[in-house]
Amino acid sequence: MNAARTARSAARVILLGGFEPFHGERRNPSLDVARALDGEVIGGLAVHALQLPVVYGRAGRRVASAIARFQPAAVLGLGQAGGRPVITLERIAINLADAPRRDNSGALAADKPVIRGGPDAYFARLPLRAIERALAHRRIPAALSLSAGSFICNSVMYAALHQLRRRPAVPCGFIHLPYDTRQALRHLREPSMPLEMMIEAVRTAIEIIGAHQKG
Ligand code: PCA
Repeated sequence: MNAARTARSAARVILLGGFEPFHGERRNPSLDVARALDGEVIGGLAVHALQLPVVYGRAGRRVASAIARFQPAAVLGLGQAGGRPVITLERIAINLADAPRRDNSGALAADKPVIRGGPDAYFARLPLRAIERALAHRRIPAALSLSAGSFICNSVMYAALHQLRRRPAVPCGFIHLPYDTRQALRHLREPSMPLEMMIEAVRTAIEIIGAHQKG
């Protein structure tokens, strides 16, 4: 990890969040991708991976305190949206925690705000169209998405944008990943994507974020 530490001190940091497995899965490609890129310097940004719990409240607090601690130049959250056929670039985080399934602590949420008194929603602050184009150019299937849902990923995206609300120059957003092909046997009727392609997609997104920041 020494090389990674050197890289981090030499460049501006991008916090790259990935989640632990949830809902009975043995892996979560969002964490595998974040770990694979940890320590790399991409587009002038040194990747600092952050493992996030799939727990209401705790996940958002974890990302907010990492932002306060590392003062990153950019923040990108990754999560799994099993069943979606392609990589999805999230446009909006909403102030709502509400899902039919439990989080990893066993908690259910319905009709709850992510942050009491916070605005209804935040738009992602990422060059989403440029990322979409760059992914198409590399033949990686991706699309813009209007909703990060209302489970834990949405609350992390919302909490990060809320924490950075007075620092509008810091790019911040969220990307959902489909099932990894290693999860496919458990989901025979769902689409999946090789982990290597998802790593390449996130590396590409960070390159674009870094390039836009310099310009
Ligand atoms: N996906 C879930 C939570 C953690 C994850 O990887 C979501 O979309 O909210």
